[in-house]
Amino acid sequence: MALFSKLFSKLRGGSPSSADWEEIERSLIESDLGATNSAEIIALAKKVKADEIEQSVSEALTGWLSRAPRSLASHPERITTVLVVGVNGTGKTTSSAKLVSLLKSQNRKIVLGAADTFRAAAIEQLQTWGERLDVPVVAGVANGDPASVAFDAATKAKGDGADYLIIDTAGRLHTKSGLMDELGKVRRVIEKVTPVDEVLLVVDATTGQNGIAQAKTFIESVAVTGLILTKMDGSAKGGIALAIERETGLPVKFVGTGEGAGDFAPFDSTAYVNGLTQS
Ligand SMILES: Nc1nc2c(ncn2[C@@H]2O[C@H](COP(=O)(O)OP(=O)(O)O)[C@@H](O)[C@H]2O)c(=O)[nH]1
Ligand SMILES: [Mg+2]
Repeated sequence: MALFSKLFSKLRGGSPSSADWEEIERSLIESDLGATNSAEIIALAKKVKADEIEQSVSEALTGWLSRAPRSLASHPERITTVLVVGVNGTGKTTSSAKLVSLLKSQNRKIVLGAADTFRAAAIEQLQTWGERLDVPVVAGVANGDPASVAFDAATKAKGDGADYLIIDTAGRLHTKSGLMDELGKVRRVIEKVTPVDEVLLVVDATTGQNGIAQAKTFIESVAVTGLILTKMDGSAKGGIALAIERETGLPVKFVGTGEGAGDFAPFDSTAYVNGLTQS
């Protein structure tokens, strides 16, 4: 059922009681829309006429979405470089592979860089994806320098005349400043070879408001250009994409909906808002 159906049907049925309003507000908060946003919608709903509610809510929601471009950067005259960042377990490596799969379907030539050198298993995971998708993976040794892997990957991408360079990075947050310094260094060495065009922050949608708080922490330190919302197939709630865009100002560029390479799509914000508001 569309997230806002309850609100709309209550209003159409006459004046909601204060218990009704509370119940509606609670259901919005439970959908991960966020407490402030939910209160705003309730205030709006109390103000407008019943037959204008759908239109008013849709307009408000659309206004909360980021206005930054949602399409992936593309520089046909040179390599387009994408850095994939985020906390461990959010789905960085899987999303990097999914992005490769999507770009391959558009006949793009890609090089993958395994700049999460913290665990051997993380390197192998990306190499396995590279074999499966038939894309070269530049990797170093476990516990090696991620920046040097990123540099080698950029150099190979340039030498090969690749269209896209996608760099998977580490996400352990035990020391935040350590991770941010590492990401900064990865970025700087790549930029000795070619510009970094996208920094995509991967957020696990099932972590709800915590995921949003985590994203804000990242954004303070890294120049993020867009978001990948993963695990939208799981227990993620409908309001999360709206809440995170309003909170961060960043566009959700892609959503992940499973563990397979094809479980990935560009985020369609119009369809999303329609899905929330049309029963
Ligand atoms: N259901 C589901 N699982 C996902 C999705 N994206 C990633 N995963 C799973 O989440 C786990 C962590 O993913 P991984 O890419 O290794 O995360 P990383 O530590 O950020 O690199 C793996 O088991 C993935 O298969 C998604 O969109 N949906
Ligand atoms: Mg990983």
